[in-house]
Amino acid sequence: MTYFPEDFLWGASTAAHQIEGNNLNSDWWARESVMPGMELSGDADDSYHRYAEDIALLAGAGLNAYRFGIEWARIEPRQGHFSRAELAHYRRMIDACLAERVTPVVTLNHFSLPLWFATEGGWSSPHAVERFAAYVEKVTDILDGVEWVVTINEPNMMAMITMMTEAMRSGQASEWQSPTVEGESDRNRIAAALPVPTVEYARPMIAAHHAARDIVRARTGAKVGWSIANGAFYADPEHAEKLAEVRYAYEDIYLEASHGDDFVGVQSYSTQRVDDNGLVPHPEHPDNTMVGTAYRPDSLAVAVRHAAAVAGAPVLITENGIATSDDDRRIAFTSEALAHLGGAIEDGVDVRGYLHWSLLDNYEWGHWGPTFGLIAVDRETFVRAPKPSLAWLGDVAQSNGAGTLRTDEVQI
Ligand code: IFM
Repeated sequence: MTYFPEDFLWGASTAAHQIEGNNLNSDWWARESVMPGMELSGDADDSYHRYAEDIALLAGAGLNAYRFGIEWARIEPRQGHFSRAELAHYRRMIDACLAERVTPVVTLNHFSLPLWFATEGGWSSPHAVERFAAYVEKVTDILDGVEWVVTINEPNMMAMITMMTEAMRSGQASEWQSPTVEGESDRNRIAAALPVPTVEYARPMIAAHHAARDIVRARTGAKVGWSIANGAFYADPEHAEKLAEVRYAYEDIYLEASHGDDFVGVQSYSTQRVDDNGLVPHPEHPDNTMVGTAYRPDSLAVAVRHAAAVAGAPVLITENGIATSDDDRRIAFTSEALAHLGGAIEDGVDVRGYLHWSLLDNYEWGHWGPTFGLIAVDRETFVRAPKPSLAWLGDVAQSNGAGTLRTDEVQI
């Protein structure tokens, strides 16, 4: 049985800072050099120079969409100074996709910021919206032929990154732990100590998203939205009130801001339990992933149904995947996630595509350990080694899901 619409996008996602290497003018580069506990991104996967090979591998496997980031710190390394050469670089990436018949899905900001912008106060600066708008306007000059634009990646996770940075600065936390990685005791202690993010963290990013949306619509023909880290939150009935409070602060405030967008990007990896103390760290379990989250392939459909209902917009899965060193497990996880997704589509949820996280093993925001990729990368030679999951997902794409998915594992 085919669950997926005919023009469905099947692809994989990356982010500039995590794969390009040497993002010298960014706040992340600066942060990595000083934060205890952080590994350096360094040359990363050198995808800045090897993007054509990466896109060709994706296309050669049978996938038809590639989500990648444009790096603001490269385009505008100094405030008001826009690099024509870097704009041309990203135009070449778009052209490389189009030449391979791959639909580019372009992210304008994925966590990393120009150092000057971060120094000015980042998203909390009174100038944040105008600065981001100026950058977005320049980028629209190179977006001809691009149909999908994500303005800001995971603003809700970005709020956590800002809070974590503040906790390091104030001495509340002594060692960097990426909010995308848990399971180490110090992380759990820090997470427990951090307050629920307040609307003050969300508001400037919401305003920046809306400003960018207006610019993209006025200057391009692309569909525009943003992508949210979807928690698939749940709680026992006695914690329902806390669940609503936590879900609003971490997620729904951002989903509600998607009203009027052309799509909402859903990014799902696991579920998240809530009790009266807030987020409950995932208990240790042999099935947990390399980033400490529970093995929950069903979380994708839970997240999709919730996001579609709250955002009131069509859904594009902009990230879903698993940190594992066992590629069979990646295939099993993705297969089951897609079967659940097919169920949501059958029930009438408007889903436009599935972009797996990630095309490449990459830099997990302070850590090189967790591997999410369909392709392994030798970090000394930069040789790419496609894993069986890449060909497997390509086959799924070529058959549009028919007959490939292990629906027998699904318990809906
Ligand atoms: O690597 C990250 C990505 O940058 C944002 N979403 C979650 C991924 C896995 O943790």
